[in-house]
Amino acid sequence: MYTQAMDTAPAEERQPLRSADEVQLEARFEARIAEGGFIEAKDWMPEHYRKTLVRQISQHAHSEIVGMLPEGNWVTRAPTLKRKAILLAKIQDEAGHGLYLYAAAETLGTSRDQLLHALHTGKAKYSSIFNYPTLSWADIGVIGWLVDGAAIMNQVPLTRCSYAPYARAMVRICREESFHQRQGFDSLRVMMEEGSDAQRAMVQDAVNRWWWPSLMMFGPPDGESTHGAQSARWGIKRISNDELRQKFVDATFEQAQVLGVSLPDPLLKWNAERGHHDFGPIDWAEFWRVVNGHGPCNRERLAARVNAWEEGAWVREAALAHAQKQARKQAQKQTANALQEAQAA
Ligand code: BYC
Repeated sequence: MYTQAMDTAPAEERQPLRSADEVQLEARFEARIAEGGFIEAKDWMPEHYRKTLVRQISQHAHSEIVGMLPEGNWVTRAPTLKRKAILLAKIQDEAGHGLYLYAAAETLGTSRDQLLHALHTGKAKYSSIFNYPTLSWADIGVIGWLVDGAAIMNQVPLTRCSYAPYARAMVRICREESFHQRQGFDSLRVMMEEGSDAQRAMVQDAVNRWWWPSLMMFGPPDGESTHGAQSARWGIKRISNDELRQKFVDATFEQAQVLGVSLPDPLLKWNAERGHHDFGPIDWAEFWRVVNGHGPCNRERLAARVNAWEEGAWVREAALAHAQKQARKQAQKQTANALQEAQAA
């Protein structure tokens, strides 16, 4: 099962009986949010706000580390040393993003082990996009251009998220994502401008496969978004799923023209009245199939993460044993120092 998320708002928590102190704390919290202020880890916060953040931040962290897998598939087959070095650096960046985000989620009182357990048992979600296969080298460029492009569009507003540890993590992540997007675009540009017909066809094929899943990354339409309205009220999400999707389509349309690729949507065209590009209907049935565990690679991705966790057990045990040994040594040293001082006195 890949379907359930961590419950975010049990009915009894929506209307709990509250003490006068809690009412005052909540009023202070709401006022801080209303004035666009930030909430820190030690500040009081409503339980539902905390759970919403743990859900979103951990899903985001899981997406970063699962996102390493489709790219890892091409490390040994990168066409040049330069492209291999860039790809390795990018994958390492994703691991770093996962770490910043797990750390941000931990500040909310959920341990890393709990978060990973939820991923490994299929209770937590990760981005639908990483359940698609990377069939050719062009897929790696397209992931950079479209997937990281969509990620930046979604994540820049999160640098202003009301929960400060998440917002701070996002500042660092967005700087790196922007490099990721550019390297993807550059890799595609070289293939389109200097490559063979076969390479250009390979790029177009990758764009055709990744375009629609990239649009799905922004989540369901606003009308069907479970958490969107409440997250907007709390300043967690600053821009809605549909608005971000539209911004992404508008920005990407021109980039596609520069690259010389076509986007696989016959209904995609400028609408002067709206001041935006219109685009065709998204296959939401496919989105939910993938989110619910039936995408092309769901099983493979989860199995790879569980396997990595199990194979890494000895590293965790060794690190723990080392930390315990250091702590013992430190305690012995302190006892010896205290004895020495007592004898000297
Ligand atoms: N895939 O109420 P909604 C990256 C779920 S990392 C799967 O609108 P919300 C990268 C949603 O969780 C990219 N599930 O939700 C990494 C909810 O289910 P639950 C990841 C999705 O949270 C490596 C339900 O649908 N980015 O780019 O308000 C290499 C209803 O949705 C998806 C982030 O995680 C999806 N696409 O809004 C390269 C950014 N969309 O939890 C690149 C942070 C929705 O109730 N996250 N669902 O069971 C967010 O901004 C928000 O969580 C979302 C969804 C916009 C994704």
